[in-house]
Amino acid sequence: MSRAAEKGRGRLVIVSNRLPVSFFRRKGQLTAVESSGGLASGLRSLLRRRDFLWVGWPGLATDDLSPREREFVAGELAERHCRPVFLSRSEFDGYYRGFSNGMLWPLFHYFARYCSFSDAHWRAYVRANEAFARAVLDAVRPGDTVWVHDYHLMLLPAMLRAGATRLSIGFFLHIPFPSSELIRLLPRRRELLEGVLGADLVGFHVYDYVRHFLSSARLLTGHEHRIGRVWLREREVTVDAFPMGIDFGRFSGAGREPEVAAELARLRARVGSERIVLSVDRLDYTKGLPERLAAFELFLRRYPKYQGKVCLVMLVVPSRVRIVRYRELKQEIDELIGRINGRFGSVGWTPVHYLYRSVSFPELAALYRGADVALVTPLRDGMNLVAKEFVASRESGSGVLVLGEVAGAAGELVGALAVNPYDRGEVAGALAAALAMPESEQRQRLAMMRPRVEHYGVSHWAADFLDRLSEASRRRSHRPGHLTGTRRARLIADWRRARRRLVLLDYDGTLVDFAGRPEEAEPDPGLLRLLKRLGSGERTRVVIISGRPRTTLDRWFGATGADLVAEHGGWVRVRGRGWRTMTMAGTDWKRDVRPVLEDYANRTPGTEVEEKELALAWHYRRAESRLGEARADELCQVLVELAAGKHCEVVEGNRVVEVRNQGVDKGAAARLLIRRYRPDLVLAAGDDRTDEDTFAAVPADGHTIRVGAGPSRARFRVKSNRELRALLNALIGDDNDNSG
Ligand code: ADQ
Repeated sequence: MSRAAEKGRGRLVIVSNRLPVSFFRRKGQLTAVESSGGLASGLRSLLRRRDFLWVGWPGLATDDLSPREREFVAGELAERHCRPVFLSRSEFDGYYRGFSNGMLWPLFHYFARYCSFSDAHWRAYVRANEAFARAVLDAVRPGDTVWVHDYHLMLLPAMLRAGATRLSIGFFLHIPFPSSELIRLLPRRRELLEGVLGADLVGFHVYDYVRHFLSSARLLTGHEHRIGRVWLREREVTVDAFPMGIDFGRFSGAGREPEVAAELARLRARVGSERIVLSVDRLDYTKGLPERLAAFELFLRRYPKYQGKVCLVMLVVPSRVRIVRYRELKQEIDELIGRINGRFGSVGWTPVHYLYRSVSFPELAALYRGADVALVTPLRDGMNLVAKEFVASRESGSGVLVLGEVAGAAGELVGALAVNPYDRGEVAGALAAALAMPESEQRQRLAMMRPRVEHYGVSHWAADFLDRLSEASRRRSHRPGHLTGTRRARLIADWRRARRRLVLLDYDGTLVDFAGRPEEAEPDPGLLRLLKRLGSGERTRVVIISGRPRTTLDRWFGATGADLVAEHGGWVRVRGRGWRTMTMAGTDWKRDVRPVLEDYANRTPGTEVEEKELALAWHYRRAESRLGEARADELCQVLVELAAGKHCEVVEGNRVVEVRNQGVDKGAAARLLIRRYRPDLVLAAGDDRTDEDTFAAVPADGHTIRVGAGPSRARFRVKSNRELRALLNALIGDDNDNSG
């Protein structure tokens, strides 16, 4: 997209707890300091090309600012496209230290024992989110896109949706989203989940978090989801993984900067010829720092030949220093380092070099380049950018990454030595293996990771998220109109005028209610009469387009004269002819899939497997609802993996999980029939996701009708199958009137 086009697109409003510029008081003077955080530097190039506004906390509480100073801060920020959200000291305390970092942060990182909840903190969290909502709603203009970041603002998307229903809203969580078992421990979890679901698009770093979020939403709020879309009453929310990257070029090219070379020389002077193991983190109990130190100590004991030859450079950025737990952690780390250096160190050798401060970019880049091994072993981490920064910095092709397997980055960085961060022996062993690794293997391993880190950089990440967000918002802004009054009258008039009509009707849910078991949903005589009369004239072709097997459709509708489409488009039968299949691919995949479905049917009372020619379906309508949903969720994960590389795909319908031949859908069959009959009027009706494919195949001026609630691309909506049948009856009445 050209720069002019990007500029004309409406603003991007970014909302995060912290602004990219924070204010501090130094010797009584207000000073602005630019943050070098990953988000701010990552979005820099995007923001150069787009109008934007950044809304967030300015770093000082209202109690610490006079009214004139507040004005000054707002003015300074406005020049940098930022808008402050002012909070009082106690509000900020309860919201930030209390609920965000005392409850959500530990719980989402699986540290349930560190959680503390209080109603006062929760109230402050709500009030702070409301203050953010007011600031955003005050500032947004039609056409703007709002991107909300992180766990501090989980209520904000729904608050914004309530204030501006048409706003395009995205939400990204930078930390893990834990299993629903943990979410169940969270007080106010419903409010938080509903809060996030105010967005059009919800993003996480990795697919595991997506899965956890979807199952929590289903179990705790009752919202159904199908392949990454949560269905609310009138809207759907897309949920997906967007692994955040880094500014690859900045780290990869840092070797050319003279400041980096100078820092590297300083580092060498300090450690001499010793080999360097590097550790870089914010001070946090999730980063596994005491565990890492203990593993390093074990390494020195188990592999004494490295004593005097290897040192650990441990860089820790002070963080959340006013929270007691962090102060205690700091003390524990100080003591451990003292112990290791005391026990193993000598006059000429310090085993652990400890830097407890923030460092400049040249210093950080020099450390990444100077190290032989990066030891990144968080106990939990949403992503972990340090690991990616190390990989990007190794343009020489040597260097080894030892990476904890529960960091979000572990799935992407496949060339790393993966370790369990709690297993000291394993970490110590990996460290020894890394130091002994031949350079050819180091190169090979880095070559497996560098292209990915380069390609999925932070700009790519942001652009990808925003593209998906605009797609999701476009889909939301479409709403089928209720087919009543003039809309209904106009449809009937069009019907009357048309010379060649094609009617595409789904069956279950669309023409009849669902029955407990599939075979019980037989058509009633009234419906059969209706279908027969509807298709009796020369001008109308009726098609039943269903997921049912062809034998059932033959038995039930053979006498109506309708054309039949079975198994979601797998088979087509035109009146007076035989069945024709729409796919050439075989069904070998059934051999692997059938036992899995049967196993689920055996283990889940009230569920059953249905075999069709081109599909296998697992029905769970009669299962206990929570169990059915939980198993369906689990089964889908298993099936998606099983289906990879085979000619089949997994589709979720209304209380059924189905595996079918790939490329077979109702849309393909509908397109075939439309080409064949060249109708001047198409009427299509359906009630679930599979019918959306039919709607997509119908020309824009066609009459597509969604039966029941839920988002849809259809033009019209009727409330129930009864309302649809009344409409079809009205059409017959008109026909009779005409012909009579
Ligand atoms: P963090 O927990 O802060 O981020 P991380 O992803 O590793 O963790 O990012 C840390 C950043 O700080 C890196 O860019 C690093 O270069 C920088 N840094 C570290 N030590 C430094 C020092 N001493 N001086 C200067 N800079 C230093 C949260 C989540 C992560 C997630 C990110 C991004 O906890 O899981 O990867 O957000 O979404």
